[in-house]
Amino acid sequence: MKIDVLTLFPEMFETLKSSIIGKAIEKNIIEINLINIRDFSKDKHKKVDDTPYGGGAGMVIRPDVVYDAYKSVYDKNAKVIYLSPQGKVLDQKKVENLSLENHLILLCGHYEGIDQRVLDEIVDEEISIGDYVLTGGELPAMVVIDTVSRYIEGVINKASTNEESFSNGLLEYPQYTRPEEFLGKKVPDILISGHHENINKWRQEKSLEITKLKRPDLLK
Ligand code: 4FM
Repeated sequence: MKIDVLTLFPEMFETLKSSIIGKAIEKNIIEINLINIRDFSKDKHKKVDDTPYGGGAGMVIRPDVVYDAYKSVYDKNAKVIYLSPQGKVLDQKKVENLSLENHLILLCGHYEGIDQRVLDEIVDEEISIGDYVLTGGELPAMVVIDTVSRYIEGVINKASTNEESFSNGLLEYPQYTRPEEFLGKKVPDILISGHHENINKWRQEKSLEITKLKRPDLLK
């Protein structure tokens, strides 16, 4: 999968190059291109924003600069996503669907927003990562990149995406490792029994119990 990111702060994405996503980039499983919107400013001071028509606080990013940045990565088959609190809130189903795309273009806003005309022209889908306000779309774009990448063949092993929280609509069962006793607490006997059928049954029961307790909304 190819992911182009249109942003005023490409440096924020450097941390992605470490960790699992970095490995996937090295293996050419995913390709991430960072496009600095500022590079498309025609202004001698590289200005990209201006005051809002109608007045009010803050600055608005000009449509022409964003449009030129977009044209530099244009692909009729790409899906253009604008990260904003006005979008539909991202969930695991949406993540799985996005992972089937070949080319994503992620548009990150800043300041008081981006001129509405260019958004209407280029954006296919508006996505939010939750009901709170950030200073820009960069962290949400990284959330999309991280969550979607996990579903691309070869990024992580298949078992982890199949067994994890939400894939069956439930939260995960508790995990234990050595030592067998820690601060006087023993690992549940059943996990040491070697009886895989009973272990699976116990884990399913725990998943349901934990979901009822912590996230009953997921069961509705
Ligand atoms: C987005 C600030 C665009 C300015 C933001 C502009 C957010 C969220 C968010 C802040 N994005 N989910 N929550 N963005 O708060 O996606 Cl122009």
